[in-house]
Amino acid sequence: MTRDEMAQVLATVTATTSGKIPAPRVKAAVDRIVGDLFVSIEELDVTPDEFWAAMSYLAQAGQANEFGLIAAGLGFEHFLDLRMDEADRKAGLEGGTPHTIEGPPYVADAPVRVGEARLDDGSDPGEVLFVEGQVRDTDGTSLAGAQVEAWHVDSLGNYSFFDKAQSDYNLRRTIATDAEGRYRFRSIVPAGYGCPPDGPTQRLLDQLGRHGRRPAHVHFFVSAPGHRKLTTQINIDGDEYLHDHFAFATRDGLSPPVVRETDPEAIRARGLDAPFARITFDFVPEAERASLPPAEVHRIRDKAA
Ligand code: MBD
Ligand code: FE
Repeated sequence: MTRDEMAQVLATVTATTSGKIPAPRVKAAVDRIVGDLFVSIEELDVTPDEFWAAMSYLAQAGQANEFGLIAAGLGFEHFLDLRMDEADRKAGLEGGTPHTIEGPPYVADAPVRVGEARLDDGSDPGEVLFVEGQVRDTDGTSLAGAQVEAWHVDSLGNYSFFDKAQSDYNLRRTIATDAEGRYRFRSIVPAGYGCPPDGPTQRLLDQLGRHGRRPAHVHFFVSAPGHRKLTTQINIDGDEYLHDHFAFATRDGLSPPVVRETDPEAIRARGLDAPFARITFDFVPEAERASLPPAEVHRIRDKAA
C-alpha cells in the first residue's frame, strides 16, 4: 500500500462520528498507536495469520495476568523509570537513593510493625537474613515514623499471594521507623526470580532468545511525611544475574554488600544456630517541594481479599 493510501485508511478509522471527543488524550494515543501499527504491519508485511496469533497471545497474557511482567520484560517499566529520572534531574533533584522499577508483585496492606519485623513465617529453610538501616533526609536528619514497605520471594523464588502455598503476606511487611529513623527486619535470603516457566511472558522471551531471570532482590517503598515516595530495590550482591537482567532494574548503588556472619558469638546472640547474612542499607527519600514532577506511580495493584 502507498503512504497516501495508508493515510487515507487511518483518517477513515480515526474520524469521530459523534462530533465530540470525551477523552481527547485517549484518542490522541489510540490514533497514534493504530497509525504506527499500520506502518509496522505494512513494512513487516505481517500476514493475517500472524496478526491473529498476536491477538490471541494478548488475550492469553491478560488471562494469565502477565501484562505487568511483559511491561517489565520488554523494558517499558525501565523506560518509564528513566523518563522519571530525567524529569527529576530537570527539576534539580539529586542526592537521594536511586529509584528503580516496582515490578508487578506488590500486594497492598501488609502487616505493619514498629521499628522491627520478621518477614518470614518460619517455614522457609532458607538462610536467615537481617536487613537494617536508617531513613534520612538528604541533609542527614533521621526520619522517625517513616514507612518502609518490603517484599521479596521465598527460597524457591516465589512471591506469596501469587504462590498460594505460602501463608498470607509471607515475606511482606511494613516497618515504621523508630525514634532514630531506624528500621530492621529478619527474613530469609531470597532466591533469584524467574518468570513462570509455562506462562505467556516466558513463551515470548523464549522466542526472542532471552531468559526471564532476575537477580535475587528485595523491593521497597519508603514513605515519609513531607517526602517523595521512594520506589526501589536492593539486589543480593554477587548474584549471577546482577547485570544480565530480564527487567533492566539494576542501578548503581543498589547492590549493598552482604556480610556473612560466622562468628559463634554473633550467631548465639541472635538466637540462631547457623551462620546468617546481614545487609545494612539506608534510605534517603527526597524532600517534597512545590512544582516537582509526581513521585508516586498510580497503578492498579493486587490486594488480598
Ligand atoms: C519481579 O519480581 C520484579 O521484581 C520485576 C521488576 C519484574 C518481574 C518480577
Ligand atoms: Fe521482584
